[in-house]
Amino acid sequence: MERTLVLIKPDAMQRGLAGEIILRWERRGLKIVAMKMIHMSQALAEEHYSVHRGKTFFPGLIGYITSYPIIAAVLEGHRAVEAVRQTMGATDPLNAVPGSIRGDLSLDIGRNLVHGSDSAETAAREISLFFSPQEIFSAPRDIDPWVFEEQKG
Ligand code: IDP
Ligand code: MG
Repeated sequence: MERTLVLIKPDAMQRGLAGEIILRWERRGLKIVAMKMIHMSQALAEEHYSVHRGKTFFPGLIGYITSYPIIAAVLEGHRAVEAVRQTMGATDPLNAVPGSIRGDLSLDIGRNLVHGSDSAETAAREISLFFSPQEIFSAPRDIDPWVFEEQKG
């Protein structure tokens, strides 16, 4: 099964939207295999968003993501990267379709509530930044055959 890193960003925590956001991923069938609340350091923020270093929005992005505690989680499922990003909606909330987290709950690209890894390779890198192997749980879940027809490794 594929794994992906999600972050419930400071604006979502301040606005009391963590439960609503987790509900949308969980209810769709994605499995939570790791979760923690952390206040990201400057160093972790700069490493996590290193692909954006040098862009005009980078300082604001680092200030935003380190401004308040967040929830980090690892979600698992077939094509979890794609499923999570579809449920999140486009980066700019005004381009995010209604029904998506960003499309329903946010308005500004600099306050877009959530992060989800953009590829399986990125996910592996990002998961290792936030979680040790011992913090990730791989016990099978009884409902998995009712979510996915095939239980692929
Ligand atoms: P993503 O979160 O949908 O993967 P990225 O392009 O990877 O989007 O950008 C990372 C984050 O940087 C965005 O979620 C958003 O918080 C912030 N960001 C991206 N572009 C802008 C911008 O033009 N202005 C302000 N913030 C931005
Ligand atoms: Mg991204």
